[in-house]
Amino acid sequence: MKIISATVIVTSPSRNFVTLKITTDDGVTGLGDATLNGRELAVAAYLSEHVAPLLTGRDPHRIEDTWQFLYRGGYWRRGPVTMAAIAAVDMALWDIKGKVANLPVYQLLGGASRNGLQTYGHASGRDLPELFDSIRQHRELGFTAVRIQTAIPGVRAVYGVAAQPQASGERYDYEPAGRGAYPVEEDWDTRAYLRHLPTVFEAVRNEFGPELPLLHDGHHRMTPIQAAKLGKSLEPYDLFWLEDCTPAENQDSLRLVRQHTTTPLAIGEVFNTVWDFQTLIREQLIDYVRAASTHFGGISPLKKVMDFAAQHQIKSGFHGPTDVSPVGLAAQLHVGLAIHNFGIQEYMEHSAKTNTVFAQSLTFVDGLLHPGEQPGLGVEIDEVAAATFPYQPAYLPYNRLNDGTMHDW
Ligand code: GCO
Ligand code: MG
Repeated sequence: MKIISATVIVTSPSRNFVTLKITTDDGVTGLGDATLNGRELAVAAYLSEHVAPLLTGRDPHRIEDTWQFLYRGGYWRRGPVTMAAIAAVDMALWDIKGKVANLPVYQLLGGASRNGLQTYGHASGRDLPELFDSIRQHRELGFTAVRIQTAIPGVRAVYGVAAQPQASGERYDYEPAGRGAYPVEEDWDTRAYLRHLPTVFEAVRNEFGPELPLLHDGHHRMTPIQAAKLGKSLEPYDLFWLEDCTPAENQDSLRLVRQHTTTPLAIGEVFNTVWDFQTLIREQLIDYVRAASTHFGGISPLKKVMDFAAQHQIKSGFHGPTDVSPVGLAAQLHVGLAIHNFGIQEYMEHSAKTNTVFAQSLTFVDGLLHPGEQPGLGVEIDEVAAATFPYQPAYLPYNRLNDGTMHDW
C-alpha cells in the first residue's frame, strides 16, 4: 500500500479549518486536522509546499516512522505551525490504519477503558443571573461539569463570556470567523479579577451546591504569585481545575503556585511537544494535561505524553474548543477512551454549518462523549460543501492594560 496524494482543504463554515486528506493506491482516504486559529494559512502552506510532496510513495502504515521523518528530518523542530502540520499527517495515517483494519482508532490504541468521556461545557454570563441560566442550560444539554467565566466590573470585554447569543440560533462561539481582518482589542485588570472571581464561585456554590464539578480558565494572565493567591482564594469552592493560571511557557513558575495552593491545575493548550511538559509532569506541578491532538503532533505523541503523565498520577483534560476541528476532536476522543488516566474532555460543540461540511460519528449521551464505532476516526468531509465556504481572515482578540500596556490574552 502506498500514499498517492495528500491534499489540503481550507474551509470556513462559521470559522476556518485546515484539513489534510491522504489517499492511498487502494483508494482508502484518511483525514487530519491542521487548524491553527488565526495562522491557518501558514500551516496550509507548510503542508502543501513542504510535506505533501514528501508523502507520495510512502507506506501509510508506517505511522511512527513517518512522524519521526517529518520531525527529525525537517531539522527545525517544534513550534505550532510545524507540529500542527505533523499532527494532520499522524491523524490521517491512524484514520487510514483504522479503516484498513476495519476498527475504530481507539481499538488500535488498546480498546476502551470506559463507557464514554465525561465532558465540561462553557457556562458564562455578564452577571450572576445570566451565568446561572447558562449553567442550567448546560445541565439540560447533559453536561455534568461546567467551566465558569464571567464579566468583571470595570473591565469592558472579558475572555470566554458569551455576551451575545448568536442571532443564527447556533450555540455561541466567541471566536467566530467573520470577526474581520484585524484583531479586536480587549482590556484587562488583574486586581479587579482577583477580587471578583471568588465572589462568583461562592454564589455558584450557594446556588448549585457542592456536587457540580466547576472549572475556570485564567488564560495565562497572572504572575506566579497572583496565581497562587487566586488558587488559595478559590479553595473553599472546590474547583475541578484552574486552567492556564500563568503564561504556560514559564514552567518553573508553577513550583511557586504549587507551594501555595491545593486547587488542581491544568496547563498546556499552547504546548507543542512532550518536552514542554517535561518539568511539569516530572515534578508533578500540574494535575491535568491540556494538550490538543492538533497542536501537539497528533495521536501518537498524545498517547506518549499521557503514558508519561500516568507515572505521576496526572490525567488528561484535552483542549476541545471549536478551533480544534471535528477531525482533531475525534482524534483526542479515541485517545481519551483508550488511556487509563483520562480526566475530562472539553466540549464546545461545532456549529450546525460546520456539521454540513464534516460528518461526525461521535455521540453525546447522558453527559458522555463517545467517538463512535466507525472504522478509523469516524469523520468524513464533504469537499463540495467545504468549497462553498472560502477562507476568511479572522484573529483572536488581544489585550491591553488600562495604561495601554500589551498583556496576555
Ligand atoms: C479553551 C481555550 C480556548 C482558546 C482558543 C484559542 O480553554 O478552550 O482557552 O478558548 O482561547 O482555543 O484558539
Ligand atoms: Mg484555555
